[in-house]
Amino acid sequence: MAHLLSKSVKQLVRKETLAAQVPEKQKSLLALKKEHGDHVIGNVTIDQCIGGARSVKCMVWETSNLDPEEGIRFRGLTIPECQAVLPTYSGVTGDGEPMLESILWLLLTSEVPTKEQVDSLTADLHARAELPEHVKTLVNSLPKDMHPMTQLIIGLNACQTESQFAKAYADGAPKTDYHIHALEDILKVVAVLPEIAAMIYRNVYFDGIVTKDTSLDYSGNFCRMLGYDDPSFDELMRLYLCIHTDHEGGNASAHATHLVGSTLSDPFLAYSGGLNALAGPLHGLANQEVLKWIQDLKNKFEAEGKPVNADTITEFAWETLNAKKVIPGYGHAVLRKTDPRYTCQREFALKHMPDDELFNVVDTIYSVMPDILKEHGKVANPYPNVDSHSGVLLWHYGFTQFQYYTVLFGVSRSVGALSQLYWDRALGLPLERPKSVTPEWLWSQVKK
Ligand code: AMX
Repeated sequence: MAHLLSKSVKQLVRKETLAAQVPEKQKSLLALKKEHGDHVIGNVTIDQCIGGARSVKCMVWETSNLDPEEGIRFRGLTIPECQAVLPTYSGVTGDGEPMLESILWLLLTSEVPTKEQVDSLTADLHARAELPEHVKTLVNSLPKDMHPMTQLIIGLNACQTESQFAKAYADGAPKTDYHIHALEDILKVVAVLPEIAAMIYRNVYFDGIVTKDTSLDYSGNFCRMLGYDDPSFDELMRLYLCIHTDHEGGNASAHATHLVGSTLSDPFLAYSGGLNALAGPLHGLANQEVLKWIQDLKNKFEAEGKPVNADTITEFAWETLNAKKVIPGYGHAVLRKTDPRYTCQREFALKHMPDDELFNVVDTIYSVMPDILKEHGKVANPYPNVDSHSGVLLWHYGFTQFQYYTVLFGVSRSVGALSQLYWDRALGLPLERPKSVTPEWLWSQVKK
């Protein structure tokens, strides 16, 4: 059965769509290199060299592009455009949130899929989702107080025994076939992540029992495995998983996946690298930090008998800033406006939980924080990012274990980072090796 389903996706994804695109894109990239390889597209300043390579254009990324003002476009589509055209679980486009499988199809192929194509992908992912016994044993043996992200990374690394790419490489597969073997792994990684993630959640916070429902889509089944059966929560999960998939190539998790993959490490190892980067508080861990910040704020003012309002939020924000800490969920390395991923989550909240207490706290924070950060004068972007809103939505449905939130981000980000990894191998992108320089060399340049 699994084999047959896998074959149907092979026909859809590979033969009709991807296989037709690969030679065209290879030709185009080769022409760029050959005919315009020495065309200058930017300069690098000492500031950028010391400052984390901000805005240095040195990576090709197929799947998405991030504009500082407008935000993310997935294969040219904004989030509202994706919501308008991508297949939904109900089958009526525009009625409900796009399915994760829709955005996987879009990112991988650059084409808007039909519901039939999306359903075949759902079936294929379910069929691939079986976890090896040794992975189950390993994940079940991990200490409950180990951070859920660390557990996820261990679980995914252990799945590497399943890598078709690594086997094909060891068997001497030709370079021109790498992307085909990579795709097998990519779909497998996307397929197994929810169960590893659910095992961690159920082990750490509940009874360790994970119950699947593969009559549902990827997100619905994930919700059941986590232990949630509210259709409205399924919709939230669809939205959540879609908007966190990709944010062009320069962010730490996507870039780490791309970098590790460039050594021809297989997609399991490459994406484990991405997850390690996502686990940092300046990146994906910010969503748990936001909830912690709000809880600390509430605890402090409740103890003082004060309400949580614009005044107390302002006071707490200045305490944080004066202690030289960051306000989690605010600021961005590229964006200079409110993150559209924040906005669509706010719209979800306005539709599904307008009177939720915590949502109102987040909304009040939004009403005062940009001005506070502008007054503080340091941040390049005083507006909220995706992580500022995601936790409060989960909290509304009783998903209050905020130390776990980044795992959900990790399940989602696999789809974008690994869709790009397919194209990395299809386009034959080489080993990444930027040049580092010593501080002495930088001084010598200035003195010249
Ligand atoms: N609160 C307080 N200070 C902030 C800040 C914030 N939210 N955002 C930036 N700053 C500070 C920086 O720490 C830096 O201070 P420094 O000069 O003393 O080092 C200064 O403002 C300038 O930084 P920047 O150019 O505005 O941002 P950046 O590109 O260096 O960093 C980011 C971007 C996201 C790491 C930063 O805004 C931040 O730390 N935000 C809070 C954490 C967060 O929400 N991360 C999630 C981002 C989205 C994601 O990846 N999931």
